[in-house]
Amino acid sequence: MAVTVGASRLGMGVLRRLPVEARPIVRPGTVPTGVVHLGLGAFHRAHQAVYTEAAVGAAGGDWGIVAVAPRSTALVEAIAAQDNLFSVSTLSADGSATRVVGALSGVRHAASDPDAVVALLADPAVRVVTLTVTEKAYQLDPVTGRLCPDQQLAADLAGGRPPSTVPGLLLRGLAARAAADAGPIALVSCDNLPSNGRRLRGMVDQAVGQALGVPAGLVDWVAGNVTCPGTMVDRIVPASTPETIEAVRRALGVTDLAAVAAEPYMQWVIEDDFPGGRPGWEHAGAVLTDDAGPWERLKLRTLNGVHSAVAYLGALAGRETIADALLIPHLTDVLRRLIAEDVAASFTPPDGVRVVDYGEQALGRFANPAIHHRTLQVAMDGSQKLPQRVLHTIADLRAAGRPARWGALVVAAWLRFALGYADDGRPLPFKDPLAGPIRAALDAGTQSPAGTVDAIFALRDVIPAEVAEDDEVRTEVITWLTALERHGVEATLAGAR
Ligand code: CS2
Repeated sequence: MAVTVGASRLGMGVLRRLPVEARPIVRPGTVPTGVVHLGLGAFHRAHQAVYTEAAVGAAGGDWGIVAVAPRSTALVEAIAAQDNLFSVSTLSADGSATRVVGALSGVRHAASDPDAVVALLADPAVRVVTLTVTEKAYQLDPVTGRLCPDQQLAADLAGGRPPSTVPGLLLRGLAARAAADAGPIALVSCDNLPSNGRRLRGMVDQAVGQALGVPAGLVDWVAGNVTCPGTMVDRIVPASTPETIEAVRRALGVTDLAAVAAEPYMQWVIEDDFPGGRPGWEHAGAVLTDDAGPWERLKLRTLNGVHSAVAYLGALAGRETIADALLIPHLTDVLRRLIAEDVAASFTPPDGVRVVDYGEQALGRFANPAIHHRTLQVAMDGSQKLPQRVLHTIADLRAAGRPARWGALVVAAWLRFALGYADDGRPLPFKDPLAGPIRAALDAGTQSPAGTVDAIFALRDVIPAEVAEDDEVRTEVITWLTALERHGVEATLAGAR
Protein backbone atom coordinates (compact mmCIF):
# COMPACT_ATOMS: atom_id res chain seq x y z
CA MET A 1 0.00 0.00 0.00
CA ALA A 2 1.41 3.41 -0.93
CA VAL A 3 1.83 5.83 1.93
CA THR A 4 0.50 9.32 1.21
CA VAL A 5 1.58 11.24 4.30
CA GLY A 6 5.15 12.54 4.10
CA ALA A 7 5.64 10.92 0.68
CA SER A 8 9.13 11.56 -0.67
CA ARG A 9 9.66 13.72 -3.71
CA LEU A 10 9.82 12.09 -7.13
CA GLY A 11 13.43 11.78 -8.31
CA MET A 12 16.05 9.24 -9.34
CA GLY A 13 16.41 8.08 -5.75
CA VAL A 14 12.84 6.76 -5.48
CA LEU A 15 12.56 5.04 -8.87
CA ARG A 16 13.67 1.63 -7.70
CA ARG A 17 10.92 1.65 -5.07
CA LEU A 18 8.28 1.97 -7.76
CA PRO A 19 6.64 -1.01 -9.45
CA VAL A 20 8.46 -1.86 -12.69
CA GLU A 21 5.50 -0.84 -14.85
CA ALA A 22 5.54 2.66 -13.28
CA ARG A 23 9.22 3.32 -14.04
CA PRO A 24 10.50 5.24 -17.09
CA ILE A 25 11.00 3.34 -20.34
CA VAL A 26 14.47 4.81 -20.84
CA ARG A 27 17.13 5.17 -18.15
CA PRO A 28 16.73 8.78 -17.07
CA GLY A 29 19.75 10.95 -17.63
CA THR A 30 21.34 8.60 -20.18
CA VAL A 31 19.81 9.94 -23.39
CA PRO A 32 21.68 12.97 -24.81
CA THR A 33 19.66 15.97 -25.92
CA GLY A 34 18.47 16.08 -29.53
CA VAL A 35 15.12 17.87 -29.18
CA VAL A 36 14.22 21.26 -27.76
CA HIS A 37 10.61 21.73 -26.82
CA LEU A 38 9.07 25.17 -26.35
CA GLY A 39 6.09 25.12 -23.97
CA LEU A 40 6.34 22.95 -20.89
CA GLY A 41 2.60 22.60 -20.38
CA ALA A 42 0.57 19.54 -19.47
CA PHE A 43 -0.09 18.71 -23.12
CA HIS A 44 3.58 18.36 -24.00
CA ARG A 45 4.27 16.19 -20.98
CA ALA A 46 1.40 13.82 -21.75
CA HIS A 47 1.87 13.76 -25.52
CA GLN A 48 5.17 14.44 -27.31
CA ALA A 49 7.26 13.52 -24.25
CA VAL A 50 5.45 10.18 -23.97
CA TYR A 51 5.79 9.43 -27.70
CA THR A 52 9.45 10.44 -27.76
CA GLU A 53 10.35 8.35 -24.74
CA ALA A 54 8.63 5.33 -26.30
CA ALA A 55 10.39 6.00 -29.63
CA VAL A 56 13.81 6.13 -27.96
CA GLY A 57 12.95 3.03 -25.95
CA ALA A 58 12.03 1.13 -29.12
CA ALA A 59 14.46 2.54 -31.68
CA GLY A 60 17.22 4.28 -29.71
CA GLY A 61 18.77 7.59 -30.72
CA ASP A 62 20.05 10.69 -28.97
CA TRP A 63 16.68 12.31 -28.60
CA GLY A 64 16.49 13.55 -25.05
CA ILE A 65 14.26 16.61 -24.76
CA VAL A 66 15.20 19.89 -23.16
CA ALA A 67 11.83 21.48 -22.40
CA VAL A 68 11.60 25.24 -22.19
CA ALA A 69 8.95 27.11 -20.22
CA PRO A 70 8.47 30.51 -21.85
CA ARG A 71 7.25 32.27 -18.71
CA SER A 72 6.28 30.32 -15.61
CA THR A 73 9.08 29.27 -13.27
CA ALA A 74 7.12 26.93 -11.01
CA LEU A 75 7.21 23.95 -13.34
CA VAL A 76 10.85 24.46 -14.29
CA GLU A 77 11.79 24.44 -10.61
CA ALA A 78 9.56 21.45 -9.87
CA ILE A 79 10.94 19.33 -12.70
CA ALA A 80 14.56 20.34 -12.07
CA ALA A 81 14.13 19.34 -8.42
CA GLN A 82 12.80 15.95 -9.61
CA ASP A 83 15.83 15.07 -11.78
CA ASN A 84 13.75 15.96 -14.87
CA LEU A 85 11.15 13.32 -14.04
CA PHE A 86 7.37 13.67 -13.98
CA SER A 87 4.44 11.26 -14.08
CA VAL A 88 1.52 10.76 -16.43
CA SER A 89 -1.67 9.20 -15.08
CA THR A 90 -3.97 7.67 -17.65
CA LEU A 91 -7.57 7.93 -16.50
CA SER A 92 -10.63 6.07 -17.69
CA ALA A 93 -13.91 4.80 -16.33
CA ASP A 94 -12.17 1.45 -15.74
CA GLY A 95 -9.44 2.89 -13.52
CA SER A 96 -6.13 4.64 -13.76
CA ALA A 97 -2.45 3.84 -14.30
CA THR A 98 0.43 6.13 -13.36
CA ARG A 99 3.87 6.00 -14.93
CA VAL A 100 7.02 8.10 -14.60
CA VAL A 101 8.34 9.48 -17.88
CA GLY A 102 12.08 9.83 -18.48
CA ALA A 103 12.00 11.74 -21.79
CA LEU A 104 13.40 15.02 -20.48
CA SER A 105 17.11 15.65 -20.42
CA GLY A 106 16.72 19.15 -19.03
CA VAL A 107 14.45 22.13 -18.43
CA ARG A 108 15.04 25.85 -19.01
CA HIS A 109 13.20 29.03 -18.20
CA ALA A 110 13.15 31.30 -21.25
CA ALA A 111 12.14 34.51 -19.48
CA SER A 112 15.07 34.44 -17.04
CA ASP A 113 17.61 32.72 -19.31
CA PRO A 114 16.85 33.47 -22.96
CA ASP A 115 20.50 33.16 -23.93
CA ALA A 116 20.51 29.51 -22.84
CA VAL A 117 17.58 28.83 -25.16
CA VAL A 118 19.26 30.62 -28.06
CA ALA A 119 22.41 28.57 -27.40
CA LEU A 120 20.43 25.35 -27.43
CA LEU A 121 18.86 26.22 -30.77
CA ALA A 122 22.38 26.76 -32.13
CA ASP A 123 23.65 23.43 -30.78
CA PRO A 124 24.43 20.94 -33.62
CA ALA A 125 23.18 18.08 -31.43
CA VAL A 126 19.69 19.63 -31.45
CA ARG A 127 17.98 18.77 -34.72
CA VAL A 128 14.31 18.99 -33.82
CA VAL A 129 12.34 21.75 -32.10
CA THR A 130 8.77 21.02 -31.10
CA LEU A 131 6.31 23.67 -29.94
CA THR A 132 3.16 23.73 -27.82
CA VAL A 133 2.84 27.42 -27.13
CA THR A 134 -0.92 27.90 -27.83
CA GLU A 135 -2.44 29.69 -30.79
CA LYS A 136 -1.83 33.22 -29.54
CA ALA A 137 1.96 32.89 -29.08
CA TYR A 138 2.42 32.75 -32.86
CA GLN A 139 1.22 36.36 -33.04
CA LEU A 140 -0.37 35.68 -36.42
CA ASP A 141 -3.64 37.15 -37.59
CA PRO A 142 -5.84 34.02 -37.49
CA VAL A 143 -7.58 34.98 -40.73
CA THR A 144 -4.70 36.24 -42.90
CA GLY A 145 -1.67 34.63 -41.25
CA ARG A 146 0.08 38.01 -41.15
CA LEU A 147 2.54 38.55 -38.28
CA CYS A 148 1.01 41.08 -35.88
CA PRO A 149 3.82 41.88 -33.43
CA ASP A 150 2.86 43.05 -29.96
CA GLN A 151 5.24 45.42 -28.16
CA GLN A 152 7.47 42.63 -26.90
CA LEU A 153 7.81 40.99 -30.30
CA ALA A 154 8.43 44.39 -31.90
CA ALA A 155 11.30 44.82 -29.43
CA ASP A 156 12.56 41.30 -30.24
CA LEU A 157 12.52 42.11 -33.95
CA ALA A 158 14.43 45.31 -33.29
CA GLY A 159 17.11 43.33 -31.42
CA GLY A 160 19.51 44.87 -28.94
CA ARG A 161 18.27 42.76 -26.03
CA PRO A 162 17.66 39.04 -25.47
CA PRO A 163 14.37 37.82 -26.99
CA SER A 164 11.28 37.36 -24.83
CA THR A 165 8.68 36.01 -27.27
CA VAL A 166 8.41 32.66 -29.06
CA PRO A 167 8.99 34.15 -32.54
CA GLY A 168 11.86 36.20 -31.07
CA LEU A 169 13.51 33.16 -29.48
CA LEU A 170 13.26 31.20 -32.73
CA LEU A 171 14.56 34.11 -34.77
CA ARG A 172 17.63 34.71 -32.59
CA GLY A 173 18.19 30.96 -32.17
CA LEU A 174 18.16 30.39 -35.93
CA ALA A 175 20.46 33.36 -36.49
CA ALA A 176 22.90 31.86 -33.96
CA ARG A 177 22.55 28.44 -35.59
CA ALA A 178 23.30 29.83 -39.03
CA ALA A 179 26.31 31.70 -37.65
CA ALA A 180 27.57 28.52 -35.98
CA ASP A 181 26.94 26.48 -39.13
CA ALA A 182 25.24 23.98 -36.86
CA GLY A 183 23.28 22.15 -39.56
CA PRO A 184 19.65 21.85 -40.59
CA ILE A 185 16.78 21.66 -38.16
CA ALA A 186 13.05 20.88 -38.17
CA LEU A 187 10.62 23.15 -36.31
CA VAL A 188 7.47 21.21 -35.47
CA SER A 189 4.30 22.99 -34.41
CA CYS A 190 2.17 20.80 -32.15
CA ASP A 191 -0.47 23.49 -31.67
CA ASN A 192 -4.07 23.24 -32.81
CA LEU A 193 -3.67 25.66 -35.70
CA PRO A 194 -4.82 25.07 -39.26
CA SER A 195 -1.86 24.03 -41.44
CA ASN A 196 0.28 24.46 -38.34
CA GLY A 197 3.51 23.72 -40.24
CA ARG A 198 2.78 26.38 -42.83
CA ARG A 199 1.74 28.83 -40.11
CA LEU A 200 4.96 28.27 -38.22
CA ARG A 201 6.95 28.68 -41.44
CA GLY A 202 5.06 31.93 -42.12
CA MET A 203 5.81 33.14 -38.60
CA VAL A 204 9.52 32.34 -38.87
CA ASP A 205 9.88 33.77 -42.39
CA GLN A 206 8.09 36.99 -41.47
CA ALA A 207 10.11 37.37 -38.25
CA VAL A 208 13.39 36.77 -40.12
CA GLY A 209 12.31 39.12 -42.92
CA GLN A 210 11.35 41.93 -40.51
CA ALA A 211 14.18 41.58 -37.98
CA LEU A 212 16.91 44.15 -37.61
CA GLY A 213 20.47 43.18 -36.87
CA VAL A 214 20.45 39.78 -38.55
CA PRO A 215 22.85 38.91 -41.37
CA ALA A 216 21.52 39.47 -44.89
CA GLY A 217 22.02 35.79 -45.74
CA LEU A 218 19.72 34.54 -42.94
CA VAL A 219 16.63 34.44 -45.15
CA ASP A 220 18.41 32.09 -47.57
CA TRP A 221 19.91 30.01 -44.77
CA VAL A 222 16.47 29.51 -43.25
CA ALA A 223 15.01 28.62 -46.66
CA GLY A 224 17.70 25.97 -47.18
CA ASN A 225 18.08 24.57 -43.66
CA VAL A 226 14.80 24.84 -41.78
CA THR A 227 11.74 22.70 -42.34
CA CYS A 228 8.36 23.07 -40.65
CA PRO A 229 6.53 19.74 -40.94
CA GLY A 230 2.81 19.94 -40.22
CA THR A 231 1.32 17.75 -37.50
CA MET A 232 -1.95 16.69 -36.00
CA VAL A 233 -1.72 16.17 -32.25
CA ASP A 234 -4.44 14.71 -30.10
CA ARG A 235 -4.88 13.79 -26.47
CA ILE A 236 -7.26 15.28 -23.94
CA VAL A 237 -5.07 16.60 -21.12
CA PRO A 238 -6.82 18.89 -18.64
CA ALA A 239 -4.83 21.40 -16.61
CA SER A 240 -3.33 19.69 -13.55
CA THR A 241 -4.84 20.43 -10.14
CA PRO A 242 -3.92 19.59 -6.54
CA GLU A 243 -6.06 16.44 -6.98
CA THR A 244 -3.78 15.30 -9.83
CA ILE A 245 -0.81 15.46 -7.45
CA GLU A 246 -2.73 13.80 -4.64
CA ALA A 247 -3.75 10.93 -6.93
CA VAL A 248 -0.07 10.27 -7.75
CA ARG A 249 0.76 10.29 -4.05
CA ARG A 250 -1.88 7.66 -3.52
CA ALA A 251 -0.83 5.60 -6.54
CA LEU A 252 2.97 5.72 -6.23
CA GLY A 253 3.63 7.06 -2.75
CA VAL A 254 5.69 9.96 -4.11
CA THR A 255 5.08 13.67 -4.48
CA ASP A 256 5.22 14.81 -8.09
CA LEU A 257 4.67 18.55 -8.47
CA ALA A 258 4.71 18.20 -12.27
CA ALA A 259 2.13 15.41 -12.50
CA VAL A 260 -0.30 15.32 -15.40
CA ALA A 261 -3.43 13.27 -15.98
CA ALA A 262 -4.78 12.42 -19.41
CA GLU A 263 -7.23 10.22 -21.28
CA PRO A 264 -6.00 6.84 -22.63
CA TYR A 265 -6.43 7.88 -26.29
CA MET A 266 -3.59 9.57 -28.12
CA GLN A 267 -2.73 10.25 -31.73
CA TRP A 268 0.10 12.01 -33.57
CA VAL A 269 0.28 12.43 -37.33
CA ILE A 270 3.53 14.02 -38.53
CA GLU A 271 4.75 15.11 -41.95
CA ASP A 272 8.05 13.35 -42.48
CA ASP A 273 10.36 16.24 -43.32
CA PHE A 274 13.30 16.19 -40.89
CA PRO A 275 16.58 17.21 -42.54
CA GLY A 276 18.62 16.46 -39.40
CA GLY A 277 16.90 13.18 -38.54
CA ARG A 278 14.20 12.50 -35.96
CA PRO A 279 13.16 10.10 -33.21
CA GLY A 280 11.61 6.84 -34.46
CA TRP A 281 8.14 8.06 -33.52
CA GLU A 282 6.51 5.48 -35.79
CA HIS A 283 7.73 2.84 -33.30
CA ALA A 284 5.66 4.61 -30.67
CA GLY A 285 2.46 4.58 -32.72
CA ALA A 286 2.73 7.93 -34.50
CA VAL A 287 1.75 8.11 -38.17
CA LEU A 288 4.38 9.58 -40.49
CA THR A 289 2.88 10.98 -43.68
CA ASP A 290 3.44 13.33 -46.63
CA ASP A 291 0.43 15.47 -45.81
CA ALA A 292 -1.07 15.92 -42.37
CA GLY A 293 -3.66 18.37 -43.76
CA PRO A 294 -6.64 16.00 -43.98
CA TRP A 295 -5.94 14.70 -40.45
CA GLU A 296 -5.58 18.18 -39.12
CA ARG A 297 -8.90 19.31 -40.63
CA LEU A 298 -10.59 16.16 -39.35
CA LYS A 299 -9.38 16.78 -35.83
CA LEU A 300 -9.78 20.56 -35.66
CA ARG A 301 -13.27 20.61 -37.18
CA THR A 302 -14.66 17.50 -35.51
CA LEU A 303 -12.99 16.97 -32.15
CA ASN A 304 -12.02 20.57 -31.39
CA GLY A 305 -15.07 22.15 -33.03
CA VAL A 306 -17.42 19.93 -31.06
CA HIS A 307 -15.32 20.42 -27.92
CA SER A 308 -15.77 24.19 -28.21
CA ALA A 309 -19.51 23.73 -28.78
CA VAL A 310 -19.79 21.67 -25.59
CA ALA A 311 -17.62 24.16 -23.69
CA TYR A 312 -19.68 27.26 -24.55
CA LEU A 313 -23.08 25.65 -24.23
CA GLY A 314 -21.98 23.83 -21.07
CA ALA A 315 -20.51 26.93 -19.42
CA LEU A 316 -23.68 28.90 -20.18
CA ALA A 317 -25.77 26.11 -18.67
CA GLY A 318 -23.63 26.18 -15.52
CA ARG A 319 -21.84 22.84 -16.13
CA GLU A 320 -18.36 22.70 -14.70
CA THR A 321 -16.84 19.93 -16.78
CA ILE A 322 -17.12 18.75 -20.37
CA ALA A 323 -18.39 15.36 -19.19
CA ASP A 324 -21.13 17.06 -17.10
CA ALA A 325 -22.06 19.30 -19.99
CA LEU A 326 -22.64 16.28 -22.24
CA LEU A 327 -25.45 15.27 -19.90
CA ILE A 328 -27.50 18.37 -20.84
CA PRO A 329 -30.67 16.90 -22.38
CA HIS A 330 -30.64 16.92 -26.20
CA LEU A 331 -27.06 18.20 -26.43
CA THR A 332 -25.69 14.93 -27.80
CA ASP A 333 -28.40 14.86 -30.50
CA VAL A 334 -27.51 18.40 -31.53
CA LEU A 335 -23.79 17.56 -31.60
CA ARG A 336 -24.48 14.52 -33.78
CA ARG A 337 -26.31 16.77 -36.23
CA LEU A 338 -23.45 19.30 -36.11
CA ILE A 339 -21.06 16.48 -36.99
CA ALA A 340 -23.17 14.78 -39.66
CA GLU A 341 -24.82 17.75 -41.35
CA ASP A 342 -22.14 20.42 -41.11
CA VAL A 343 -18.68 19.11 -40.22
CA ALA A 344 -18.77 15.96 -42.36
CA ALA A 345 -20.17 17.88 -45.33
CA SER A 346 -17.44 20.53 -45.18
CA PHE A 347 -14.29 18.60 -46.16
CA THR A 348 -12.85 15.35 -47.45
CA PRO A 349 -11.50 13.22 -44.58
CA PRO A 350 -8.36 11.09 -44.76
CA ASP A 351 -8.78 7.84 -46.71
CA GLY A 352 -10.67 5.21 -44.81
CA VAL A 353 -12.04 7.58 -42.13
CA ARG A 354 -15.76 8.29 -41.71
CA VAL A 355 -16.28 11.65 -40.03
CA VAL A 356 -19.42 10.51 -38.21
CA ASP A 357 -17.58 7.54 -36.71
CA TYR A 358 -14.65 9.74 -35.70
CA GLY A 359 -17.16 12.21 -34.20
CA GLU A 360 -18.90 9.45 -32.28
CA GLN A 361 -15.55 8.37 -30.88
CA ALA A 362 -14.86 11.99 -29.86
CA LEU A 363 -18.18 12.15 -28.00
CA GLY A 364 -17.21 8.96 -26.16
CA ARG A 365 -13.87 10.53 -25.18
CA PHE A 366 -15.59 13.71 -23.93
CA ALA A 367 -17.86 11.56 -21.75
CA ASN A 368 -14.89 9.99 -19.89
CA PRO A 369 -16.06 10.51 -16.29
CA ALA A 370 -12.53 10.29 -14.87
CA ILE A 371 -11.32 13.36 -16.80
CA HIS A 372 -12.25 16.63 -15.12
CA HIS A 373 -11.81 18.94 -18.05
CA ARG A 374 -13.33 22.28 -17.17
CA THR A 375 -15.66 23.88 -19.70
CA LEU A 376 -14.02 27.23 -18.90
CA GLN A 377 -10.59 25.85 -19.86
CA VAL A 378 -11.77 24.76 -23.32
CA ALA A 379 -13.79 28.00 -23.68
CA MET A 380 -10.66 30.16 -23.32
CA ASP A 381 -9.13 32.04 -26.26
CA GLY A 382 -12.17 31.57 -28.52
CA SER A 383 -11.08 34.26 -30.97
CA GLN A 384 -7.96 32.18 -31.70
CA LYS A 385 -9.77 28.86 -31.88
CA LEU A 386 -13.04 29.57 -33.64
CA PRO A 387 -11.63 30.14 -37.15
CA GLN A 388 -10.13 26.66 -37.58
CA ARG A 389 -12.72 24.89 -35.43
CA VAL A 390 -15.96 26.35 -36.80
CA LEU A 391 -15.62 29.32 -39.14
CA HIS A 392 -13.70 27.40 -41.82
CA THR A 393 -16.39 24.72 -41.67
CA ILE A 394 -19.05 27.37 -42.23
CA ALA A 395 -17.08 29.04 -45.04
CA ASP A 396 -16.58 25.74 -46.89
CA LEU A 397 -20.22 24.74 -46.53
CA ARG A 398 -21.43 28.08 -47.82
CA ALA A 399 -18.98 27.99 -50.72
CA ALA A 400 -20.58 24.67 -51.67
CA GLY A 401 -24.03 26.29 -51.46
CA ARG A 402 -25.04 24.45 -48.29
CA PRO A 403 -26.57 25.79 -45.07
CA ALA A 404 -24.43 25.95 -41.93
CA ARG A 405 -27.10 25.81 -39.29
CA TRP A 406 -25.27 23.98 -36.50
CA GLY A 407 -22.03 25.80 -37.08
CA ALA A 408 -24.03 29.00 -36.62
CA LEU A 409 -25.22 27.67 -33.25
CA VAL A 410 -21.60 27.30 -32.11
CA VAL A 411 -20.82 30.87 -33.16
CA ALA A 412 -23.92 32.10 -31.31
CA ALA A 413 -22.93 30.13 -28.21
CA TRP A 414 -19.50 31.76 -28.28
CA LEU A 415 -21.06 35.24 -28.65
CA ARG A 416 -23.47 34.51 -25.83
CA PHE A 417 -20.50 33.36 -23.72
CA ALA A 418 -18.59 36.54 -24.61
CA LEU A 419 -21.46 38.58 -23.15
CA GLY A 420 -20.14 37.38 -19.82
CA TYR A 421 -22.93 35.77 -17.83
CA ALA A 422 -24.45 32.29 -17.60
CA ASP A 423 -28.10 31.36 -18.04
CA ASP A 424 -28.62 31.70 -14.28
CA GLY A 425 -27.13 35.21 -14.35
CA ARG A 426 -23.79 34.29 -12.79
CA PRO A 427 -20.75 36.03 -14.30
CA LEU A 428 -18.54 34.03 -16.68
CA PRO A 429 -14.86 34.94 -17.09
CA PHE A 430 -13.92 35.85 -20.66
CA LYS A 431 -10.26 35.02 -21.19
CA ASP A 432 -9.12 35.87 -24.68
CA PRO A 433 -6.18 37.75 -26.17
CA LEU A 434 -8.74 39.87 -28.07
CA ALA A 435 -10.97 40.39 -25.02
CA GLY A 436 -10.37 44.17 -25.23
CA PRO A 437 -11.58 44.72 -28.82
CA ILE A 438 -14.35 42.13 -28.42
CA ARG A 439 -15.68 43.80 -25.27
CA ALA A 440 -15.41 47.23 -26.88
CA ALA A 441 -17.37 45.99 -29.91
CA LEU A 442 -20.05 44.45 -27.69
CA ASP A 443 -20.38 47.64 -25.65
CA ALA A 444 -20.60 49.79 -28.78
CA GLY A 445 -23.19 47.58 -30.53
CA THR A 446 -26.92 47.96 -29.85
CA GLN A 447 -27.68 45.66 -26.96
CA SER A 448 -29.70 43.21 -29.05
CA PRO A 449 -28.81 39.90 -30.73
CA ALA A 450 -28.56 41.61 -34.14
CA GLY A 451 -26.42 44.39 -32.67
CA THR A 452 -24.13 41.86 -30.98
CA VAL A 453 -23.70 39.81 -34.15
CA ASP A 454 -23.04 42.87 -36.31
CA ALA A 455 -20.53 44.29 -33.84
CA ILE A 456 -18.50 41.06 -33.70
CA PHE A 457 -18.86 40.27 -37.40
CA ALA A 458 -17.16 43.61 -38.06
CA LEU A 459 -13.99 42.33 -36.36
CA ARG A 460 -12.10 41.08 -39.39
CA ASP A 461 -9.30 39.50 -37.34
CA VAL A 462 -11.87 37.11 -35.82
CA ILE A 463 -14.54 36.51 -38.44
CA PRO A 464 -13.37 36.06 -42.05
CA ALA A 465 -15.10 38.26 -44.63
CA GLU A 466 -16.79 35.37 -46.44
CA VAL A 467 -18.59 34.40 -43.22
CA ALA A 468 -19.20 37.94 -41.92
CA GLU A 469 -20.72 39.12 -45.21
CA ASP A 470 -23.00 36.11 -45.66
CA ASP A 471 -26.56 37.23 -44.87
CA GLU A 472 -27.86 33.71 -44.33
CA VAL A 473 -25.16 32.97 -41.79
CA ARG A 474 -25.80 36.31 -40.07
CA THR A 475 -29.52 35.57 -39.82
CA GLU A 476 -28.91 32.06 -38.55
CA VAL A 477 -26.51 33.26 -35.83
CA ILE A 478 -28.98 36.00 -34.78
CA THR A 479 -31.78 33.43 -34.56
CA TRP A 480 -29.73 31.12 -32.32
CA LEU A 481 -28.45 33.98 -30.19
CA THR A 482 -31.99 35.27 -29.70
CA ALA A 483 -33.11 31.81 -28.58
CA LEU A 484 -30.14 31.39 -26.23
CA GLU A 485 -30.72 34.82 -24.68
CA ARG A 486 -34.48 34.39 -24.30
CA HIS A 487 -34.75 30.75 -23.33
CA GLY A 488 -31.30 29.60 -22.20
CA VAL A 489 -29.30 26.62 -23.42
CA GLU A 490 -31.52 23.79 -22.23
CA ALA A 491 -34.76 25.10 -23.79
CA THR A 492 -32.94 26.13 -26.98
CA LEU A 493 -31.53 22.62 -27.42
CA ALA A 494 -34.86 21.05 -26.59
CA GLY A 495 -36.49 23.15 -29.32
CA ALA A 496 -33.76 22.60 -31.91
CA ARG A 497 -35.05 20.85 -35.00
C1 CS2 B 1 -9.35 21.65 -26.30
C2 CS2 B 1 -8.07 20.96 -26.71
O1 CS2 B 1 -8.75 23.29 -24.73
C3 CS2 B 1 -9.15 23.08 -25.88
O2 CS2 B 1 -9.42 23.99 -26.64
O3 CS2 B 1 -10.27 21.55 -27.33
O4 CS2 B 1 -7.01 21.27 -25.86
C4 CS2 B 1 -8.24 19.44 -26.82
O5 CS2 B 1 -8.42 18.86 -25.56
C5 CS2 B 1 -7.04 18.82 -27.50
O6 CS2 B 1 -6.85 19.45 -28.73
C6 CS2 B 1 -7.24 17.33 -27.68
O7 CS2 B 1 -6.25 16.84 -28.50
